[in-house]
Amino acid sequence: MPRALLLALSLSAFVACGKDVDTDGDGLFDEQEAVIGTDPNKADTDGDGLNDLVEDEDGTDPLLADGDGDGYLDPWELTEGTDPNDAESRIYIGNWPYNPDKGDLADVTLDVAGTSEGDQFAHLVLMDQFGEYVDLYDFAGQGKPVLIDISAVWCPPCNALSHWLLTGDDGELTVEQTHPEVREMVESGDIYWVTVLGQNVMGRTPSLETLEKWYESYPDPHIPILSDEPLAYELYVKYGWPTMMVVDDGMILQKDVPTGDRNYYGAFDWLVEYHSTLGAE
Ligand SMILES: [Ca+2]
Ligand SMILES: [Ca+2]
Ligand SMILES: [Ca+2]
Ligand SMILES: [Ca+2]
Repeated sequence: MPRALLLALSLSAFVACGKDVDTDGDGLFDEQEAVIGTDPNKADTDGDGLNDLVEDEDGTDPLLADGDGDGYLDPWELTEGTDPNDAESRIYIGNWPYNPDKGDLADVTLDVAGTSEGDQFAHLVLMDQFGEYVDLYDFAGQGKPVLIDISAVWCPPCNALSHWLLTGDDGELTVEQTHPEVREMVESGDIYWVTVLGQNVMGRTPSLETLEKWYESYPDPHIPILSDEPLAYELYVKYGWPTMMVVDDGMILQKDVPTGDRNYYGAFDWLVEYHSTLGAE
């Protein structure tokens, strides 16, 4: 009798003996799960959305939701084509957030996007300082507001704000005295700050080199520096540079209504108010 047939027969004998118990119905027998180390009573041991058999077959870690510890869950990496077992291969080099449900947001292009509070923010996919394209809807659904800062390279207050975020030194702006919570929240990760550079020194769309240079000047690892192509500033910049907007779950919560002599204080006031709610929960 050929070996393969013998093996098949002995396997079916094994199965017939009643040892083919798959308690959680994930396609792996309890005894196989004992070998792998997964929970025979849980189809998805690590709770990452992939059941144990799929992880065993695809070579992802069935015991860890984020097998390589790069911040992106195994199923997200499979979807995006990065290596779930190699932290160097990740969805964003900049470690920006990822929203697996961003497809649930309507795909609002710039030409139909509104600018009022309650309108959905335009679906922008913009190049960052690492040359990668970042989908801004990945910042939705994270349970944190996003400050969208539309700045220009040539604009002194834009530079001053980025310098302040990095160092706490606000120069002539006095924002450290009036809104210190904003900087604290960017540092602690309680909010996202996204800088969209609308123009380079020549008033044109910034190139990768321009993004790299800005990041060299203000190397804050929390902040993506994005090139505004297509041109969001034509829609959103109303009171001058920089224009700030608070966006949450893809919706505009606070647009650039100036308070005092600063067009960004409206957004900062909103964030300070938000900060006061953080400890209260
Ligand atoms: Ca099982
Ligand atoms: Ca799993
Ligand atoms: Ca996993
Ligand atoms: Ca990962």
